[in-house]
Amino acid sequence: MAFSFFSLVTGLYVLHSSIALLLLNKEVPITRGMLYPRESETREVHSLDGIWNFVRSDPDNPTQGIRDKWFEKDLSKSQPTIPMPVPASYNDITTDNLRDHVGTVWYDRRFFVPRSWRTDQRVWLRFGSVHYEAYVWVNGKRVVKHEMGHLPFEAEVTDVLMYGSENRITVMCDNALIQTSVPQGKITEVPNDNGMTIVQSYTFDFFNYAGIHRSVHLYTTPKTLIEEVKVTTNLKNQNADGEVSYSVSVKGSVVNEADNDLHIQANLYDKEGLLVANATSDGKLEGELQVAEVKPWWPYLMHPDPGYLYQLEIKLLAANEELLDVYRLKVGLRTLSWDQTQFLINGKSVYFRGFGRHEDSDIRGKGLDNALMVRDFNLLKWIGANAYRTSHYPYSEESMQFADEHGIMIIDECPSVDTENFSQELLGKHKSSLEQLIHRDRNHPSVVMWSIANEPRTGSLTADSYFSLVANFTRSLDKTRPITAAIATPYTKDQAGRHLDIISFNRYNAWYTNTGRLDMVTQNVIDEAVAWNKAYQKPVIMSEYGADTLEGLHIQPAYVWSEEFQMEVFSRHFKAFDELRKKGWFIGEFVWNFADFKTAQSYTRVGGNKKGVFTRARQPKAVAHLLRKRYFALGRDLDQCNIPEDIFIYIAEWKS
Ligand code: GCB
Repeated sequence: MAFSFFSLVTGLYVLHSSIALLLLNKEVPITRGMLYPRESETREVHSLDGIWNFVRSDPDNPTQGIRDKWFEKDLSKSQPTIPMPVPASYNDITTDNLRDHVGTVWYDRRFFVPRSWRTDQRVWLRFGSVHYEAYVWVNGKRVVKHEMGHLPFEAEVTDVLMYGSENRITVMCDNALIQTSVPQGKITEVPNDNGMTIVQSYTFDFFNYAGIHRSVHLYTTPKTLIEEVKVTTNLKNQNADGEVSYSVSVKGSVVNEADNDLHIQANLYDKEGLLVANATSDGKLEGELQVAEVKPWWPYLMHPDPGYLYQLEIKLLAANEELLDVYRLKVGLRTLSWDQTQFLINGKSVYFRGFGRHEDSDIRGKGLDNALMVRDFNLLKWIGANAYRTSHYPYSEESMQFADEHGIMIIDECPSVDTENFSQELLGKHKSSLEQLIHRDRNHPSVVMWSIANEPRTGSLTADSYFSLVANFTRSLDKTRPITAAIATPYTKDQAGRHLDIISFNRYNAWYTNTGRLDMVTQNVIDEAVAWNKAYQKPVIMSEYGADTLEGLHIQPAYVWSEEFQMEVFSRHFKAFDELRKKGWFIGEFVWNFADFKTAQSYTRVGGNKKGVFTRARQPKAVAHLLRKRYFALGRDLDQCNIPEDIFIYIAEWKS
């Protein structure tokens, strides 16, 4: 009996291991180009944002538009269209059930291309993001296909455009998530009152908004252009001097680089526009700039002048010094380092005080909204946060630039959430999502860490080999930043932590476990953080904690869903965090969530997830005032920041 039980266990182990061994580290496509579109003396940028025409396909016939070639003429000639704003999610725009549509939708619009663009240059079409899969035609010709929401893609359209006349762009977007998409979902056919219907399900806890989520641009470049710019920075002599290393790749050069034909002139300007360093690369497309008396990039509240950015001007010159192309980008000079107990920026130990967030709002869904973005940063600064995680997908490029400017540190997360059923195909897509993310965001000083997944199911041996491959791949692309993942698997079962540099864990004490038991928070948080640290000997962050709270619901003594309860839950965590901070390896606290957000329909969600410190309309709940006091108190104690005058309102004179 004992023997057969043993063989069964061994058999299962071997089976698991062999599944693990099946995962091979195959190559993934590498992104080229995709610099954020910026105007310069050699480049023009036109926006295609606005109202587009829109058609939803029959969910039972999602490929009809391809078969019937809807892209060959105006959509309105094939189907009745409705107006649809771009950028925006399409889900909450209409009053019918477009919200729950599964499958493909179509967009089109016409646009003019000026005659002057016909000259000796290239034209590119660039999407900030389309969720989830996009097929794009210009004047009926397919120009690009892209899979993966929240990440940009582009195509050269020089030869398909009609200059000095009207053109048409058509986009087919598919929101279907399956077991090999990132994130994963399931499509099933279920019976309804009229027969059968197709439904999309997913385990992650945010609404699967879809559509053209970010701006669409047409931009021009010279024929020989700066295709890539990669920047790394360093500080020396106790942060007195700085170094900017740049490497550029060029597209379309007639003669190759080895012939010393092309060279780069790099100029670095400070905030006042004064030239502080310059260099001309000698037949190479890379070089270093030395910056004396540097102003390092510091996080918000860690320095009186946070988010200091220089402007790097890259000029591509021909052998005869003719100016071929110019691209400018902002650069922050800082160093990152980490060890088994701490994470340092510019040599100073960091304690993260931040949020998990979502790109989510009423009506626009996940569509880029500058008003919302600026409001969110104002709230982040008001509350004294110095960081957030882009849970659970890459956020807009505009928000990354804003974080650079304001000194907000970003844990940059790829779109892998609730990752399970590990397969070779999923691994390839997951790695590709990280490749695209790192390619897009590697030059941002605000990005201080990569998060390779949120709450992956890391309890199996397959997870071990899967995350070893994902983590090593990420390191192969960027060694300058540490890697984390937000883990909810108990530390006793987890197989991924050993592959990370920093352990982040999500836990909902007094909410999903021991609901309502405020007396079972503090010690549990301490015990779990200690256990994670003991298991891996790495710095630990609590990356999610919180409680759903209906704004305006007050119940004393505290009771679940009330504002009092949220405040108590936070306060009990604060106590645990202060104990943990004394241990020397606990490096951060991230509330779940910054604001209320929409989810799929469920009886545990009242109009969505209500764990926000702010409402979905970005107004504070009572807990926001409490959190503000803590974040500023931490800022004062750890980083000697100033406390805003209005933080303590006058009550009475305290007699000590
Ligand atoms: C989690 C997830 C997050 C959810 C949150 C919750 O662990 O990472 O996406 O929204 O819990 O509120 O359930």
